[in-house]
Amino acid sequence: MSAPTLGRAPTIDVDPFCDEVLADPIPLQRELRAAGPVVHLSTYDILAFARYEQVHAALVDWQGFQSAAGVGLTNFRTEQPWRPPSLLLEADPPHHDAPRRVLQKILSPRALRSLREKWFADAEELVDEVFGHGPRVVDIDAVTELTEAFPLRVFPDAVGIPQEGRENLLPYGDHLFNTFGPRNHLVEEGEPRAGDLLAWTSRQCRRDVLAPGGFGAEIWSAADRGDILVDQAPLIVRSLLSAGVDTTVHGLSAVLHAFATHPDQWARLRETPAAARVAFDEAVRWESPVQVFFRTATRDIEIGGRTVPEGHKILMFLGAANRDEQHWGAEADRFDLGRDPSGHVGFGMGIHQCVGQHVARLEAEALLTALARRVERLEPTGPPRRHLNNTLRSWESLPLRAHLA
Ligand code: OVM
Repeated sequence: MSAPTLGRAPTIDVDPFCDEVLADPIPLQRELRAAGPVVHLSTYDILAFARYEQVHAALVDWQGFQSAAGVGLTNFRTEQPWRPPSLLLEADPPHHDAPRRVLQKILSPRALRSLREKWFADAEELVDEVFGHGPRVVDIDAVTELTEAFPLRVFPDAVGIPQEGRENLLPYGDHLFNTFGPRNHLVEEGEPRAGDLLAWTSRQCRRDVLAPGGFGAEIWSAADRGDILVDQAPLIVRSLLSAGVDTTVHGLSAVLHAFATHPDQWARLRETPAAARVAFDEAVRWESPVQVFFRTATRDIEIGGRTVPEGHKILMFLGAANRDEQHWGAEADRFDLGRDPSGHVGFGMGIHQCVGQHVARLEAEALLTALARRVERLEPTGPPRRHLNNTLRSWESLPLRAHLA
């Protein structure tokens, strides 16, 4: 039964953060969408949205559904966050706006133009290293050899952090994204290393550590100009290192898994290499590397015929909204390059929409273009293995066979 304060919303007793659901969230997403526009999750006594309409409405209503109380299950009004809150992700206007403006400019399509040629060449180089010039058929693990390798090759350099300790980036992100969920075994298993990982990440945000010309140095220059306060600069650099690595890795894994399991779509990409960008967005819609985020109601808010009481957390199932047949049509579960995926909420929507999305798209475009040139056909050679995370939908291993062109 639902709690009296939360009205008569249909109740679902399944824990969306249990291992079984994290391994395959699709059945629960369907159940949540079918149950109604607003669902009560008894495990956490919170209301949740899984339909596109309500997820979109909650994302764009930053006045009614705030981020400053945390976008995880932990309510910062009553519980201590495990790290100093992000000035972007975990902030509301007006505080959110100056950091957002600064980062948005540094990561704008215009600012990224100078990286394009270099990243396309870096992708070619990686693809040559992985496939060599010998055999025409090569077996790889696409996660370690491509989807982790490529972002790690280009992104830390673009931020301007030193080589040493870069192996901390993925484990830091993995723990951070776990902490948006409940304190389950995934969080507990990460806790022994969390302090050291956060300390390492925070040290890379100092002005004297960051290489000139990188995104990090640009953030410090914005502080010198007075666009942000000097003490805000390190936390804004931290946002790049927090949100910019795991997300892209899992987005790239999603698109390569999608192509390996949809060979007709790979053939289509090879015919039309310019489809690389739409392919990545379609994969972000289809897989939703960031599955969920929370918000907190700033007043009693009516949505989907129910009232969310002031101060209560709501859970938005981005992945479920991205496969809502009411919005996407009967074929919502298909990965299809012929679809227009715009409007997907895989990057969020509204004032917090992913500020790094152009960086992610550029990485994807570079890697997919290089792969499409060398690889005629991709096929799975064994069962792919999921990596479980409270927020991220990700792959631990994608064993693939590449038939070279
Ligand atoms: C941040 C941050 C961390 C994780 C995710 C994110 C998806 C932002 O620290 O600002 O956006």
